[in-house]
Amino acid sequence: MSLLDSFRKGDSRALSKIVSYVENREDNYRKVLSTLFKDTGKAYKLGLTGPPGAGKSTLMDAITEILVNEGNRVGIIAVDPSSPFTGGAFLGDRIRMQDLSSNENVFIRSMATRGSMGGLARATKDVSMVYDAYGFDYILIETVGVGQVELDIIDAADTVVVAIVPESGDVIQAMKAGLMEIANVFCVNKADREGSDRIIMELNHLLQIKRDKADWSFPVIPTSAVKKEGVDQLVKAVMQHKDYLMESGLFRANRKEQIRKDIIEHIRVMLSANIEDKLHSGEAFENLLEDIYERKNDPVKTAVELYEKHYSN
Ligand SMILES: Nc1nc2c(ncn2[C@@H]2O[C@H](COP(=O)(O)OP(=O)(O)OP(=O)(O)O)[C@@H](O)[C@H]2O)c(=O)[nH]1
Ligand SMILES: [Mg+2]
Repeated sequence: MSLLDSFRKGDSRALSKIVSYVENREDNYRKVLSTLFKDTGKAYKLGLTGPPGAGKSTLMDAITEILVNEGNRVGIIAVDPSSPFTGGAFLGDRIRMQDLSSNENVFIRSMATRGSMGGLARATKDVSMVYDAYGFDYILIETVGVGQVELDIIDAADTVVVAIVPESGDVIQAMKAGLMEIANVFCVNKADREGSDRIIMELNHLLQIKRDKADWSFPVIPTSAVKKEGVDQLVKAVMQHKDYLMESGLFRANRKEQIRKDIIEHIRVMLSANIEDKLHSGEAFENLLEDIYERKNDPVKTAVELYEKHYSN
């Protein structure tokens, strides 16, 4: 039986192999993605982001438990852009999520920086596609919210939850990192700690303008992930956002926008790989570099000429 057959029958080892295959950009991984595409479109993608240590993994754990108890199958992608390690970066997460990872309805993959930063966002989207084809009802993506890379990663989600904690400066930090713009649901985690009322007030105040302009309420949900308090309300808010997207037609519009970006990105990746291939080869190019260095030619003119030669017809 082929790997794809096993995958389609729900063999989790086959899933694991295909995820690695796609993540590592093995030969023909595009063919695999394209074969799987027709089986996708059923999973709902939930992104969870926020500052380091906000309790994202603990929340993920509690959210997953609720979803699984409701009869769902859940695929988790934990992305750590800052980690130089591949795959094994999430020791803490692994320990915490041990209970869940032995559950046959849950699959967890950790991803760390591989190749370029842009590559990580691309790989997250591709792995999420594999999850979707496998038949997960929910795909949960966790990433630290600190910069553009993380925003690109979370771009693949249908609903974005931003988790912040009652520590001074967090609301400001979140705004600076662009998290306010991408959040659909806010979670004030560690609500068991001092200062959560204040941060909830601050957030509600800031959200007033946003709420006035939209049909969506941008709820702020206090949680204590360790005590598993408020997480059911958080899941409820996510489901309400899901309903809102479906009923307003935004779900379809957003997904189509994601597809548009996907196509462009795939082309961009192919083009850039192709350019490298073309330029690295040959003595002619070396001579060209020499000429440019000697100021007999210039890089802009050369780029235009090469572009016209290879890409316009
Ligand atoms: N008091 C309290 N502590 C919490 C809560 N949720 C998480 N923690 C603790 O906060 C610490 C960080 O939790 P994680 O779930 O690893 O946070 P994270 O956001 O995934 O962290 P990174 O992935 O490293 O950015 C751990 O020690 C948790 O036990 C909470 O609701 N209340
Ligand atoms: Mg984490």
